[in-house]
Amino acid sequence: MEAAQAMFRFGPTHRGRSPFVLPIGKPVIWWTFQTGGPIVSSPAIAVDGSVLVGSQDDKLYAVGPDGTVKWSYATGDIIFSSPAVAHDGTIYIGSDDDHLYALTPAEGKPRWIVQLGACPQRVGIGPEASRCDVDAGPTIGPDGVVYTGGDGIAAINPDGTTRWRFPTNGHVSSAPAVLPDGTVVAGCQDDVLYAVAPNGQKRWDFRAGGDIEPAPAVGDDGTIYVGSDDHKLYAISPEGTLRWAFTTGADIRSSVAIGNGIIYFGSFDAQLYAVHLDGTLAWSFRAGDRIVSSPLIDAHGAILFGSQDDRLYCLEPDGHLRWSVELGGDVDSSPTLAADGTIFVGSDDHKLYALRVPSGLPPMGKP
Ligand SMILES: [Ca+2]
Ligand SMILES: [Ca+2]
Ligand SMILES: [Ca+2]
Repeated sequence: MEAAQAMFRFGPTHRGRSPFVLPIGKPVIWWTFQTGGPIVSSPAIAVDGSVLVGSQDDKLYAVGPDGTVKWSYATGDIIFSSPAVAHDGTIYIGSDDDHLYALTPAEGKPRWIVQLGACPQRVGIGPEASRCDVDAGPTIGPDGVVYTGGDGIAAINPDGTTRWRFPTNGHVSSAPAVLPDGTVVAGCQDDVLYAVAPNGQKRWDFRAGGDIEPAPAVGDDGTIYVGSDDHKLYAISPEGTLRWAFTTGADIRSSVAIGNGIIYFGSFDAQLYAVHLDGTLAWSFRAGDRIVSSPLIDAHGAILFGSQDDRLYCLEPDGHLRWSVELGGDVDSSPTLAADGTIFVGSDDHKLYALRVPSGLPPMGKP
């Protein structure tokens, strides 16, 4: 099976590594695309250049590289999920209406729609309405299987049939990661990280001291890195044993990016941490507010992330600030990077942003 085109954290091991290069100079806001709600969903770029992003106005948008909308698709509730694009262009998105959608790339028409879980109240707020929300990932495995969470962990075949469902004692909003041997790992609000074999049977579980919301990331040696609301970042062996834990000052909702010998993640204590693979601190960078956004690492080791101080930050590999750009609201969405250096990210101000260094040519599309 060919590799997927795009997904949250850029691959099933969730390393957050882009093959492209971030701008050296401070970029400008090239265009914005206005939706009807806050954007926590992280954009995905399909091979045709379309930028896909979900909004809390219930819709998934496909926006051209010039900032004009190609199509939108309305689900039945708000979208926290980040779009994933299969090798054939099929777009997967989850909604708080408890469904996973597979849409066509050209028109955004449903190929199939599956309801995950059987919660009596599908939409709205409160624990019973949110237990079955499909807001985890989705992640496309190397075999094309779609992994997501909600009421437990789910593996859905590319034709929309269910491969397996794994029950948990709480809501799963953590995007599942897939290890090289096919094991699926996902965190849960029951404070447990679950490892599920390719046949849907439990391999092991690991208990933290609080909700596990971020997407786990998997290193070259199979070590799994994930943070928790207990303020700790855990390094867990592929067999499910604790290697080390690194304590920050607050909840960790950011996923880890894995660079050369260093992992990067943000915390609600407003710091972006760079930690060696043995669990010792390399450096930290203080932003002005909580960091929910998961960092991107570019081909040269530069780091890009957003903060609830409404800024998008680019750091040098040694942790020094390269530049920051102020947007119009919290930046909880995780940024993505196109081959030409354009950056896409969403914000609480309802906008999808495209940022780039001016080339001397007038901006395309919207004035
Ligand atoms: Ca729901
Ligand atoms: Ca909990
Ligand atoms: Ca803010």
